[in-house]
Amino acid sequence: MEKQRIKEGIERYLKVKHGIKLKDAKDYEIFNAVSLTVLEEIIDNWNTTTETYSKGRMAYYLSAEYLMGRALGNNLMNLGVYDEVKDVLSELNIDLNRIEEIEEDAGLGNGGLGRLAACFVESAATLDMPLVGYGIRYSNGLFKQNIENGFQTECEDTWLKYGEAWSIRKDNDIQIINYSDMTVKAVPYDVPIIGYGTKNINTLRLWQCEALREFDFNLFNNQQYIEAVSGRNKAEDISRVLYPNDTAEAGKILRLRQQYFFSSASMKDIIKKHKAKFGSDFSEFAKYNVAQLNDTHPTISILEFIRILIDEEHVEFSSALAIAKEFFGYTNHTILAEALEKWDIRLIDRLFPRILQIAYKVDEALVNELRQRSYDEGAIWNFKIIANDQMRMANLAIYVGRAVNGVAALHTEILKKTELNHWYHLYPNKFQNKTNGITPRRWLRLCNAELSELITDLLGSEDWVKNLELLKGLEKYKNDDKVLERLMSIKHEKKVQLAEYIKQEEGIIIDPNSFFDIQIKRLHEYKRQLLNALYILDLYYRIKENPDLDIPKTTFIFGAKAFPGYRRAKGIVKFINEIARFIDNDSEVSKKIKVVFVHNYKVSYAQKLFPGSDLSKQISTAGKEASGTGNMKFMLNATPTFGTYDGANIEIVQESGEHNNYIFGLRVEDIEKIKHSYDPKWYYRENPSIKRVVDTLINGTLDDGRTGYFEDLYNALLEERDQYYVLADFELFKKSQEQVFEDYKDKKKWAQKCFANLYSSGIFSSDRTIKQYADEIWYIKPAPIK
Ligand code: 26W
Repeated sequence: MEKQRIKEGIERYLKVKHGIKLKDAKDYEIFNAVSLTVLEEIIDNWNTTTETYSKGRMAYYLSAEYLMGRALGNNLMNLGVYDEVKDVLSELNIDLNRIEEIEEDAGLGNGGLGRLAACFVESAATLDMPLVGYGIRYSNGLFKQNIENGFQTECEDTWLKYGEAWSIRKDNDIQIINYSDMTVKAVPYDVPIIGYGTKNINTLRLWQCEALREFDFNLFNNQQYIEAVSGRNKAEDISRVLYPNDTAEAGKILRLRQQYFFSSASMKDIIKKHKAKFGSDFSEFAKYNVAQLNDTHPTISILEFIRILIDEEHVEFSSALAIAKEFFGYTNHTILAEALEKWDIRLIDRLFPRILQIAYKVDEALVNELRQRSYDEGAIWNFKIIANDQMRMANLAIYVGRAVNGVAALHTEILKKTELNHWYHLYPNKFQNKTNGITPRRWLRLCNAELSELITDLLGSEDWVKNLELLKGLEKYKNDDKVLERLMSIKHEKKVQLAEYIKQEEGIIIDPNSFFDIQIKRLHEYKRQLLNALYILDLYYRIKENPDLDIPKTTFIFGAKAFPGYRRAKGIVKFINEIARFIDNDSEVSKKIKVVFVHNYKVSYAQKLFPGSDLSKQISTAGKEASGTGNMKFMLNATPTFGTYDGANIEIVQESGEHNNYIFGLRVEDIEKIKHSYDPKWYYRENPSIKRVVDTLINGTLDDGRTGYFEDLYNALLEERDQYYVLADFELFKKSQEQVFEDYKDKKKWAQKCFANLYSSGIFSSDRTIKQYADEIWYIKPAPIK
């Protein structure tokens, strides 16, 4: 893009959009103007891509979450205009970096599942794959987190407050969504997904809920102002927040409404496009269309799809079901029982009775099939879609799904062997593994320009950005001192940048010459932030006993949001913050270790944390973390893993070598063996270090402000039998961490471990994952535009 055009575009949009001249523009106005300038530039290719895709077979990714983060920097980079825009702005005395920083993250997701969806749509665009993403345009993303006196507090995330430059409202494609008690509009906002080094522009279509009518004229005329807009508010509530608290009945109804809302809108949209080509002939529908359910959240799509075919298109039930069986695939992301969705059929009946009728018919077809295969009634119970007055969404997805996949090798094995074993026996061929991946554009090229430059220097081209397996070509430098020194000096530079950012965001000063040991992820008991915290507390006491303890100066960094209704997780946040305070207050120990809990962990924060890390903490209870993707982001930024045999950690160390990482703790088989006899109190009695740190929860050493949080944590460990084996893994953790500290002394050896992780990370590109989905489940091919 020519610089002159960029400059003119910025001035034009400042004028028409904000009515101002450059000299008066605020940063967010410049952000808008730059974004619109680029958007204008890609519109033609975007439309051409949509048209090209519509001619062939297409995949639809259905996801309740897309954790996109910021758009501007990534889009400029992927389009290859980053430097030009930077130059134009700097000629105008504007720092592009500052403009990037004012963009609100699009935080339309909770964690890994939502970020995976974001990586997937980016990879699909980069690969010219005909894939459209469907989701919800929540007007509030995941809550913003603050830390007040060590406690997590939450407030709304109004990410749309400055308007959102990147999406285009498509009024022509509005769909009407019917519930038995209300009818609303689903308004699509299309977000361009800009791939790296390609002309293709893919689409993420996010649905926003609006009322059919702005307000009730007669009520307003009667001066009943609140009543006049209550219908509108009720409609807008549907896309107002991501996963509203669903512990109460009203919250559950709202979530179910949300799921149906975007499922129905997406199905209607797909069917509308099909009809534009083939009229009411659905015989070849599944030849041209395939949909992927990102976990069970969009699974009601199956029933809505069948409903539309039967009720509106007059297709027979058996044909409709047969088409659905070729149309949908299902990805499972967790084996935690509480995350396996089940809906009370009374709610379904209340909101959409016809959907419940369809569900009964699908269930009947399933039961008939099982009876034909001579399953007895007792066995059939486990498969049923409707049982105990509940609709089991995973059963529906597996029965109808053309393929069922887990997200890492171990995870898929566990599904096959235990959780979904009965299904695996029934349909062995449906089960597949698709190990997760991450996009190297955002998670290396964009967030670590310095390391990217080194790689490009060594490999002689930037091809690795699109073909991450090329990183293997770096292996030949593994004994090259100069290369290793450059790598470590880049790491240092990124740590300095991270330290500056933490100072700015948290007002906390950390030493970039200390070892950065980082655990960043959603807060959950199974992820065991508590184990890490207890270890640190033990280290505190050991330094207290022996001020000369031979460890490198270390900064332990945590970042995590606790789900607002998840009391125990909030207790862990407070515990970590109290440990941080406790250590800071000790003039001796604080010379050696420091703990920082960064607030409001999100994608844009993550982009600063991964590159500035020395150690990646991935310490979930074996068998609980389906895959993890943060682990891959550390690896790609040349950081060794400290972790359990769980999720994708296993594949990570297979690639880069166990000797270049730190694997500790009970494995799935070990836990299987001890689970009935496990006695955490034994560890507490027998191991004085454990007793010492666990007792801080109740002996007044650390203060939870009389909330009862710490006593609850104490009980979780000792009275509720430590469900996540924190105490069982404590000593093994400690031993491994000691090895880390020991190895870190040998600078060259350490650099080699970092480097090995970098050159072995190629397989964890989401490009590889998307190609596998395309080849093995979706059967779609690249369709580059001319
Ligand atoms: C209440 C419904 C619900 C429950 C859990 C919604 C969302 C969740 C999680 C946020 C789901 C999630 O993020 N799972 C993660 O998916 C990643 C992508 O496959 C995996 O890498 C993680 O291991 C898994 O925890």
